[in-house]
Amino acid sequence: MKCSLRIFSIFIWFLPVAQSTTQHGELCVTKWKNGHFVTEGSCQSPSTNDIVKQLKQRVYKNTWYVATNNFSYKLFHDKVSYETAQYECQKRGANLAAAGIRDPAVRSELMPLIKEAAFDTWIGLDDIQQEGKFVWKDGVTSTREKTYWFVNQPDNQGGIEDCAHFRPHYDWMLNDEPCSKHLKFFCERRN
Ligand SMILES: [Ca+2]
Ligand SMILES: [Ca+2]
Repeated sequence: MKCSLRIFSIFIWFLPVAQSTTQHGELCVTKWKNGHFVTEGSCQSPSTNDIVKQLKQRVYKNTWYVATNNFSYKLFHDKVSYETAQYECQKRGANLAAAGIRDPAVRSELMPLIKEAAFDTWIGLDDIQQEGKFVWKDGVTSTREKTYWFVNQPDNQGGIEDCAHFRPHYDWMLNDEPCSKHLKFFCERRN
């Protein structure tokens, strides 16, 4: 019995799982399986929506979301400069997010995950090399028309804004900002 309990514990440790008890004493379980959430138990009623949301946030902390473009994504809540954010992504075999943000369909898929930040969040887009020429972290040159900029952005305000981020106060659209600002960040990893 002890042995099987230990095996079960190890299994749980490797498979991200969070669980909670509903107000009626029923168990709601959220698991991360093949890059997506799976809920089990009593998670279906509207009254458990908040519980499911909290469980997902706990599971998100340890996992990468696999999007339909076959890249994986993860939001990091640490607040760091653009350069440090890219370094932290690279340590995990990733870059600041580019391809999935550029693609409108994938971006729509990713926005709920990005909005979990509830804070300004770096992605991989900057004009550090040449003012006014924004380049995605995967090397693709951005065009103003096809990039998800907020109205009148990028504006290079004060002559020092070279890095792009999602801004909650700009309806979660993109703004250019000084790269030294400490923001949350969103990484993208090719599977
Ligand atoms: Ca600039
Ligand atoms: Ca700006």
